[in-house]
Amino acid sequence: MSNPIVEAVQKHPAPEGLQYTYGTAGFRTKADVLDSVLTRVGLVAALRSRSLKGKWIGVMITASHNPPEDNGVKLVEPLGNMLQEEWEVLSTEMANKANGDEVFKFYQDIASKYKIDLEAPARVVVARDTRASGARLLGCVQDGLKAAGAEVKDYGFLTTPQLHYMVRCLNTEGTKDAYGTPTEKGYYEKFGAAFKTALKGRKPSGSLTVDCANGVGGPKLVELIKHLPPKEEALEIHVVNDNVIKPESLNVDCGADFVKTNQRAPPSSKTGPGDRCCSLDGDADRVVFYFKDSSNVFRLLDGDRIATLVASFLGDQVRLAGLADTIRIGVVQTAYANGAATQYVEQHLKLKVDCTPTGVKHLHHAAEKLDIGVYFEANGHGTVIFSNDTLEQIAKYEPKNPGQAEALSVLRACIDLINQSVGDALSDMLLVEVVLAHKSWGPQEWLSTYTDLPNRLLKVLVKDRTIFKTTDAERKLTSPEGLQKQIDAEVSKVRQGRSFARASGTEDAVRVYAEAATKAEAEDLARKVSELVKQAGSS
Ligand code: G16
Repeated sequence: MSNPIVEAVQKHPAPEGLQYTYGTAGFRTKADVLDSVLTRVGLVAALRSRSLKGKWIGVMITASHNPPEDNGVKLVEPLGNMLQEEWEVLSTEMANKANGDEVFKFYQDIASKYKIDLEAPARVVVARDTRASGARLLGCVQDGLKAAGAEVKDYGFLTTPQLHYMVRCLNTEGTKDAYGTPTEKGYYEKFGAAFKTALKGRKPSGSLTVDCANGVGGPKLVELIKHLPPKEEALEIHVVNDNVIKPESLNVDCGADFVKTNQRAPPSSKTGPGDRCCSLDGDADRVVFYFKDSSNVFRLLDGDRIATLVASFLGDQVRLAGLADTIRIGVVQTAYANGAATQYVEQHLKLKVDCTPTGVKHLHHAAEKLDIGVYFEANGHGTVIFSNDTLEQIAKYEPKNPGQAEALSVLRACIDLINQSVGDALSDMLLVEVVLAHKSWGPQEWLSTYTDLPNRLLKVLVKDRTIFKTTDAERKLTSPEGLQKQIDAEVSKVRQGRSFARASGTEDAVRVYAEAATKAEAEDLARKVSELVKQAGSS
């Protein structure tokens, strides 16, 4: 008798000699070697849904900031969170099984290990970004889902955060935790309305130019704008780099990763001094802001800046609402956070800072332990999450005077404006605009809160990046042996020096970060550490 799972797997055979890993953000590599992985991810998604009694699981086909020829896939848990680590391991194992029979056996092994009823309903939501390979890879996932007998909702093109939003809405629909209407229109209406309420009649100064990395964020932002208050009353947005008809232009010389890594505006940028700009990445889950100052010098306002701006604003609102004694705010960063940002949060804002390894899931977990957890990676990936107790307190609190009532209403609108399922460039962008409007700040005032230490981020290509192992939230290498000592020696030679190296989870490279008191010292330190990494990686 024919076995649909074996058949689906055989239809998309795995290339020989490749090892796949569910990394920082799912499976991610060259699109032309991903077909087999996508089919198997379909099977895992169906199993995960069945293990959760038919809750909706998300499958997002994207390689986010990576080049156009890459693609990837990640799974989303019922509340819009990243996949549980145990299931990441299962996904990796499934992706590396040799053939249909082995895959089918593993499928059954998982079912028996986790006591999954294979007749129970499985529900899976799929969406993709605008990469040329997306349609083919979607077909591969669907073959896996069909073979596993899953019910599928295909949302077509979505930003990654929109997919997370859909998953959360579908699973909470009709409950007291209902997150919203699980449609694109529902998404725009929810965030558009919250933006209007949170502004409280204030108008952001000037306009905002948004570089969409020629990715899915472009058309979605155009839709969102239709649901925002008219530009005469609120924010004027100029959309640039939104060419999704030419997928080979995705993330090329534009987008959040380009701007953050190169510390300059996209070469196509035509904005003048003081003009506020921001860049999304290829699937619109990251955003960084920037502008040219009065001397025409490029100034970056990255994820660290968003975190400090938002944490200080929410702290003010909590205080003004009279809730400072019961609600504690904390900030979660990674090793990439600029030393000056960490110092500003601890010493000026007087808030607790946690440091976790790279990857949203790590930051999210740490933020979940806080009443209000503000988490951002320096690359612009992040959001704010509120604990259930905090949400309840804010919902029930009776204000004692008009000042408290005003702050409380701003807080409530911010809760609606922030996509709490995952970092969302569009929602984060609107939140920043709300805060700037409330403070009557332009980008220069925002920048003036503290001075970043000069820093440099480099990518080093090595033979095998898996030999680079870290500890202490990726701030120290444990392997290759002796390398950390050499890095420490270089760091000690510069003022306010700090540097670390870690294997990327999304690209075949080792990343090196360095900061120091001056630009020359930071550049020099980054170069020296890169050389050490290159040497250690070539043996
Ligand atoms: C993904 C992850 C981020 C991470 C980034 C770079 O972002 O979701 O948490 O910071 O990759 O990771 P790595 O340094 O390990 O390559 P995105 O926007 O590409 O999905």
